[in-house]
Amino acid sequence: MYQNLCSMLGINYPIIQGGMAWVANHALAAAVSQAGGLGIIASGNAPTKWVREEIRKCKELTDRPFGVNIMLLSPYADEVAHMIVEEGVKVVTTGAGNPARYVEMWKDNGIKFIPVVPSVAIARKMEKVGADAIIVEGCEAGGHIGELTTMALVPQASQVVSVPVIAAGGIGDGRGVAAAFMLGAKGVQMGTRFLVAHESPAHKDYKQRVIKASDIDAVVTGRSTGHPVRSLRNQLSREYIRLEKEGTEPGELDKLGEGALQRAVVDGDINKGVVMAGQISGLVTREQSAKEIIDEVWNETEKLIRGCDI
Ligand code: TUI
Repeated sequence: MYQNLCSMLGINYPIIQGGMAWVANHALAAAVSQAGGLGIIASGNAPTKWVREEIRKCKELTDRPFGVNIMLLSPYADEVAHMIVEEGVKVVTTGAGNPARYVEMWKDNGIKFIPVVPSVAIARKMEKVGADAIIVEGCEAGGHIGELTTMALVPQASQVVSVPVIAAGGIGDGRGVAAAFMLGAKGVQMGTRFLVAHESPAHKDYKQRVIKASDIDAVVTGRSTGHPVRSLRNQLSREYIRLEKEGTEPGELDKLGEGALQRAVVDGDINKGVVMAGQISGLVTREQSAKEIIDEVWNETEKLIRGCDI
């Protein structure tokens, strides 16, 4: 049974903000939800107490629905998965793993479950365990990525699952949203564009690095460790790639990445930190409010799809 994504989630526009660790806090999530999209608080590797407080602060700023992203590699993932039930969160997105063991609990408590997946096989698996919608993320995205591009993944996933597919990776304006619809998506998730929002807490130097980036600046490190990550090229990525070429052990390489996202997002160390961002960074040229971003992207989308049946 197809249900319109907006009515399923109680939002005005089928635009979801990506669950960016260290960036997607209560302020950004509330701003996106207030503007009619779905804001997401990213739990990343943060302790449960921090995530709980972010949820409470978000509720003070907006009555609209918002979601929480659980990064399943986090040592706190299990605790956060239970805590969101206590806090009455309406939507959960998950990344970097299989959340099957929590799905029954979430659904029993009326939480909409929307996994982020990098392949058709995992999308199928998530539909079977009860996903209400599925975010398929192409490797144009920033952060931890799979192999497939959004262009190839979205139509293949849309064809085989019957829940709504939400496209992510490489989408930064109305052209990308309209294209995603043409490929079979019923909604989009954007990360990089919201990373530079006024309400985003990312350090000003991190935002400026994204704003100044060109098309070829977003590179992938960590293919050799089994955890490929897309970030903007800098001193750290060059060092990482050099060590990877020399055949350095995955354990050694992982050490290089420890604390590196916090260093960039919070401290603004964009040379020695990891500046996670997607391939669409070259299109992101200014800071705007979350509302300006959503209004502009949706206006562009509507102009492009007028007359199309979506
Ligand atoms: O999770 C993301 N993006 C992320 S997580 C992150 S924090 C991190 N930093 C360094 C290393 C690892 C993580 C930064 N960016 N996107 C969603 C995503 N999920 N991409 C890929 C996946 C994924 C991968 C395997 C989802 C499910 C899966 O397996 C499920 C199964 O059935 O095993």
